[in-house]
Amino acid sequence: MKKIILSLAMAAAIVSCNSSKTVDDPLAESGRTQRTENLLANLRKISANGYLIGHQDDPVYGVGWVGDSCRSDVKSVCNDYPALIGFDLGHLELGDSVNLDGVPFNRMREEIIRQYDRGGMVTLSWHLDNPLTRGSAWVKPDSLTDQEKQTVASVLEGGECHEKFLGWLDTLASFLNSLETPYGVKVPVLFRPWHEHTGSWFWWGQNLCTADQYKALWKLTEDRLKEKGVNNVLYAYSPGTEFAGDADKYLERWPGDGMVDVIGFDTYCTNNPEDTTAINNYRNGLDLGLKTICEIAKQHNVVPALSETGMESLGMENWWTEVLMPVLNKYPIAYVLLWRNAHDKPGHFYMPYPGQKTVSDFVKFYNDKRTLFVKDINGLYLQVN
Ligand code: BMA
Repeated sequence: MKKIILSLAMAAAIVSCNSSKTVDDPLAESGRTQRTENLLANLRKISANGYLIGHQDDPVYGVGWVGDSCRSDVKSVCNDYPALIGFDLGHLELGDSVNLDGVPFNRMREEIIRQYDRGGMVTLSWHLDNPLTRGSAWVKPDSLTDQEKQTVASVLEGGECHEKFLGWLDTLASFLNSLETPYGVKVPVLFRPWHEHTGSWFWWGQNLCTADQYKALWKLTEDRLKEKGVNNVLYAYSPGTEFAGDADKYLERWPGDGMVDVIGFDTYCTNNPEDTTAINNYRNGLDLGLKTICEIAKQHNVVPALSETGMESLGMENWWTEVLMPVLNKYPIAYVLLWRNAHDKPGHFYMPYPGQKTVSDFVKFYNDKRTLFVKDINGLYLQVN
């Protein structure tokens, strides 16, 4: 273990795995569970020590494997789990038993609880289908249909898909409420809905709804989840890179202070290791974007983070320590989430696995004092001193 932050006693969490509820799960004044508020409070101060390293779908599949237990490409490379694990809820709304990438929701729930028990954190995204066209979350930005452009309006009050959409939110609420340990603790998670909305490739994107409609969609989501008893969720707002350092643009569709706990943005590096111009553009965009959101975070009293990033296929040997880390180390962000290591899409991976060309550079990244993995962070949900 290279460093321990939030040096709080191990008192709270782990009681043996029997089925009786043996631990208190009190509510804070906000109506959310105390552990959820503790998580937020600890995220606010984590940057004094570093930032959590995250990986989407980390324990459920990786390059060359799927469905094994207690396996993770990250762990195979550095003998430690990511401090943050991301999962996607797409197709939960349809009542399916597996998500859009084939991850069984029951397994996802188990892994969320397991990540909590090992002291790590979970973030959830939602690539939900289009309720009006019945297509996927994605649209083609250059050939948007009228129906696609009506989708957000259709789920708002008075719209033809409103009731259907409320049903989808209720299904989501049931899942979030079901994230409970055998000893009676609702696991706090970070929910990041309606992401990359400054682009126009999802049905909630820039050219598919007005700013007011987007804000109404956000409010409807939070209000309904709250109404259905969801009290273990923090909310993250994460546009794409389109704001390009412009704070007003970043905030154009801001759901409102009090509605958001964490802010970030999603940005990806070119996958061509020869294209130095594109790599520099990524580096500069990352730098400017983080600078901007760290200022916004202070003004709006929220926590800044890098909500999605990565270099697909990791073709540049020292990408971790030469490109990503020097920029991240400049800013007080709480976490960075790297995207998934697909098992069924050759080349679609963002973390190294044994034998991958960036392994030794990733181990240097792992050993840097600011990069936080599970062994570094016991105490995220514990009482804040
Ligand atoms: C995208 C890709 C897709 C995947 C989707 C949701 O970025 O990884 O293959 O289906 O995310 O996880």
